[in-house]
Amino acid sequence: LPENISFSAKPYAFSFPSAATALLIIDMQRDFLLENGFGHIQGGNLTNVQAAIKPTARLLEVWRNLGLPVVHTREGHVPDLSDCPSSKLVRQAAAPGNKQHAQIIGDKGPMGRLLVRGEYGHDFVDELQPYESEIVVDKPGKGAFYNTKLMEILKNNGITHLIIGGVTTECCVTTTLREANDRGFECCALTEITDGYNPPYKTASLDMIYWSQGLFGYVGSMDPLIEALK
Ligand code: TIU
Repeated sequence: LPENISFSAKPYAFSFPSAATALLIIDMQRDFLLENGFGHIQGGNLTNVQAAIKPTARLLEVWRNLGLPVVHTREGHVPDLSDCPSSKLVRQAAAPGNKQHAQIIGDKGPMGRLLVRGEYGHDFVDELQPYESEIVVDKPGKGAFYNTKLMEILKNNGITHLIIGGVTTECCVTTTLREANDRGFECCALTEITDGYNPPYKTASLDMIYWSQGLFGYVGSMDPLIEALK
């Protein structure tokens, strides 16, 4: 593999050092992607997030075959929810007289307690299970840097650039990308491997990333990346 790889992206080509770039996959968990998971119970439309599974598996295969680093994140909480920001719990609960969410974090759903570590629903979908050698970061917040070891892990592995996908674009993916940008990482989100519960939000989220010569980073497409990796 060449030392530097470049592929077309917005606002201009994304160039990355092959030895220092990780594929960062955000929260491809049953709780966000499958029926009766946390996201579905919150009112999320699953069609688009589910469509991101196959392309993600395809890129993952290419990336793994090249021996490049992969980091998977997983949102969730310890069983007593002591690591759950109170704002997250309070706002997810139904306000008085408002039954917006039938169930909240920690409640028991058909796939186990919602967003609780160790439960079936909290784990990754079957198609995107991590390999033993890959890094898994359990995160209590929307951003993957909040109260995790992600910064140290990336530094210790010499990572400076991130190719980012996962769910949801409007929530954990862009929160993480913005956190990463503030920490000096060069980030490129890929359209086909990220999606959300609200199509207009995905569009706006991705547009904001690359506006103004790359306010937070880059947005690219999977095929030009795969072509560049050949
Ligand atoms: N609500 C929503 O869109 N997402 C989350 O709560 N978590 C992630 O995006 N992973």
